[in-house]
Amino acid sequence: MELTTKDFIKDYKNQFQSMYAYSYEEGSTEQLYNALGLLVKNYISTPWKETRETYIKNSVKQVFYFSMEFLPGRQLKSNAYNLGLLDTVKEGLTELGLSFDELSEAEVDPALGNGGLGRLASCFMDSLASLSMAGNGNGIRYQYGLFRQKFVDGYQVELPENWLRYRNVWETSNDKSTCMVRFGGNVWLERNKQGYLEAKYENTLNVLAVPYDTPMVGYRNDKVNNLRLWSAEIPVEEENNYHTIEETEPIKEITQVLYPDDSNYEGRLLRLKQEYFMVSAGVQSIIRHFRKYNVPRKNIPDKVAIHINDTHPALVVPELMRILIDEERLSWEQAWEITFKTCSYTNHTILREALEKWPIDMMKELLPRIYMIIEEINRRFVENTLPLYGERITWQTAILQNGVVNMAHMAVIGSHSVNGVAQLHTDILMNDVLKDFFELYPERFNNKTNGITQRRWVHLANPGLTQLLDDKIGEDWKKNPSELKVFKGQEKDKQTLKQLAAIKLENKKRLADHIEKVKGIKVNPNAIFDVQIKRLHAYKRQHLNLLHILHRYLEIKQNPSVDYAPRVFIFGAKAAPSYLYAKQIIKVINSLAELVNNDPDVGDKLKVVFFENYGVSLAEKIIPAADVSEQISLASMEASGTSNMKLMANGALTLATLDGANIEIRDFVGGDNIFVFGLTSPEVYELKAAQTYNARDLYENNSNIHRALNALKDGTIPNLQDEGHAIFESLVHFNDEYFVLKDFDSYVQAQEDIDSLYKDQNEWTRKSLLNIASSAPFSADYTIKKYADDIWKVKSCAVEHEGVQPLDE
Ligand code: GLG
Repeated sequence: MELTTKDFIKDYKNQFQSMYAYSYEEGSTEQLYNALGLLVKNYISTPWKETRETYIKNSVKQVFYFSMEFLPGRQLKSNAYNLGLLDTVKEGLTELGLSFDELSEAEVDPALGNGGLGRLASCFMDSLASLSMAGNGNGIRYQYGLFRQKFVDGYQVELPENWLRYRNVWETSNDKSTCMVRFGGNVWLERNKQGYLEAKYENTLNVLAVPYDTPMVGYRNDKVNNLRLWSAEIPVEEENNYHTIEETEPIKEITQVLYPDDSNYEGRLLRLKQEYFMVSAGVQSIIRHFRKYNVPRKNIPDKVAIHINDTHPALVVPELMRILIDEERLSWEQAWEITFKTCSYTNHTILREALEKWPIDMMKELLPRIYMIIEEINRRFVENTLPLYGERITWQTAILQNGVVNMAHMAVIGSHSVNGVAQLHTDILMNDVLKDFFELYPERFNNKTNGITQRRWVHLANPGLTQLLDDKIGEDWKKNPSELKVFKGQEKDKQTLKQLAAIKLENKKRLADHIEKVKGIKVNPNAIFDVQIKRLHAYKRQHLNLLHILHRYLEIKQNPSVDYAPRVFIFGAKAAPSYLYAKQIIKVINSLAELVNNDPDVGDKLKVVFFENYGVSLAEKIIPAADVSEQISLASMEASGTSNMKLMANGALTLATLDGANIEIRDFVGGDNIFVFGLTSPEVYELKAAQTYNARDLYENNSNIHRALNALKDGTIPNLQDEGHAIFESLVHFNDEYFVLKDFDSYVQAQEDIDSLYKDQNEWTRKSLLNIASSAPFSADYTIKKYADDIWKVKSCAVEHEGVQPLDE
């Protein structure tokens, strides 16, 4: 978009004055930000409208990405950047005596997701728009996002995240597109005069779904897609039936809070309500939208793709069936053909506790019509499968099992495509978790390794690196990430390596300042910045990291002249409020930090920083400054990981088990440029099957392990209650479910290898360069291109030379 600084200044002054009726010079930071955000949104509104109209006019096939979580991060900078206005805006503000950076920090970071799953959804939104593909998000407008984390005495405390307390300038409430969603009551089928079976309802709870639309701006291509988040409200015509605030609660609570557990499903009625609410509103609005296309209903799959992001939206399958049968009057067979061809499903985890299973009784009571349809889908599935595959497979794959509705099974049965999020993960789905389904429907299974948007995570988060890349390889990589590989040609160029090291150091200095500001800890920017940022979970093994730090500390105490390169261990992680063990790990790390950071014997050799309230905005500060990327989950447990990709793209060296996408990272960057340790996935499977693992043996016979574990409970670490004991117990008495002790030695060795390499700055930076240059395959642009080609069958609507280029790998 074209805009002169002069015009921007004029627009901005007007915008401010029209909102606040005084001059911008008197504005508070929040007001100045609000005016800027709304002005940028005004600039977006034209391409937004035009994109929508073009899709309809050209009858373009659209993807609807259904997800309970989106983590978009702050949008001002990214929107201005994608529009091509960032420099103009910055200049204009400077002329007005304002600072863009200060204003942009005033934006709330909407935490409408838990972690990787939600952030992936947002990276995908960015790529869809940037590839000029018609891709919309469908989710929930939670009134409270993921809790705000604080540490009190080293313990995690959760505060409500009332992000809508401030004005959200990006959303537009779209009253004309509301839908009605029904819960509970009685439902029966009645034959009407035309001979149709009609679903009749009585005593239902009716909830009005109000859509809030947020623009998803493509990169320099005048395309703006839509993220639609639904809010639950009382239907206007029923307002008089509600007399007290309490009576309105059952409706208001539906979109009040995001469930804060990343990997454990909670079988709570409210969660099921949320899922159906989002699904029903989304599907209704799609069918309504589809009418504008004026094509026969059997062609819905040619015009619409619905993606089920993890099992949470799997009720799409029976809901689409319901609408097609009850409202569009199609036969079961026709409806099924459409549903199955329209839906596709991504699995994001193999953790059994995260695979949703809803009690049949609950489903029946809350969603009586939907349950009838699920029963029928299941009946037909069993009828077809039994004669061909026999009892065992049929009952193991059925949707209804032992009193529960198995949501993963429903998603697989109702979708034409099922994918995992990294090759290893997809292999595990096919060979283990969904093995029986793979036998039934091998053609449905495919892999789509995750990706990240370089625009947010490199162009914007790391301007120094971006400038260097522009200077060294030209700007093509921004529209065609595969160009990054050209950077490999500079691996021996001393000058380039020097510049790259200087940029990293600058980024580290900036993070060091931030650490000092928010944590009061002084760290040496020349130390190795070693980063583990992700949700706290035992399978991700932050406690392995913790044990190694403790080991280092004890070594230093024993031998103060031990040759360790100075290291800053940086953590960011929220624990689910009900996940006691994860919270205990946080507490122990915090207490260890207190010990280590204040021990004069340690000095620069070791510092530990645990940031509070990790989220997208903090990640943008940490990632460009990282030297080491800790990806240390027990092999087979992390479906993919995505922070591993962001850190690599910013030149961190990965310290990893062969898990999730780490394997692909190693394959692309080469085994010499990554630090790999620990059991492999087949070894983990073998060890589990053999049942020979004995953690106590390791504790008793390995002196380093013995010493570190004892330090957890002998008072070495100050201010602990029973948290150190709890970790000790889980590892020694409960036999270390995630093989932390088993991998300990090889982890310590890999950490020492890191020290040695870091001493050779030139060699370190060369490897860092190779990581950056090999990160292109993890661009979400590629991932989305593959989803589009293989699963959704949607095409780019790009006009030539616009937006992200046709991709060649
Ligand atoms: C999951 C997995 C991650 C994965 C992410 C996105 O645990 O390994 O990278 O989805 O696919 N719940 C998650 O964050």
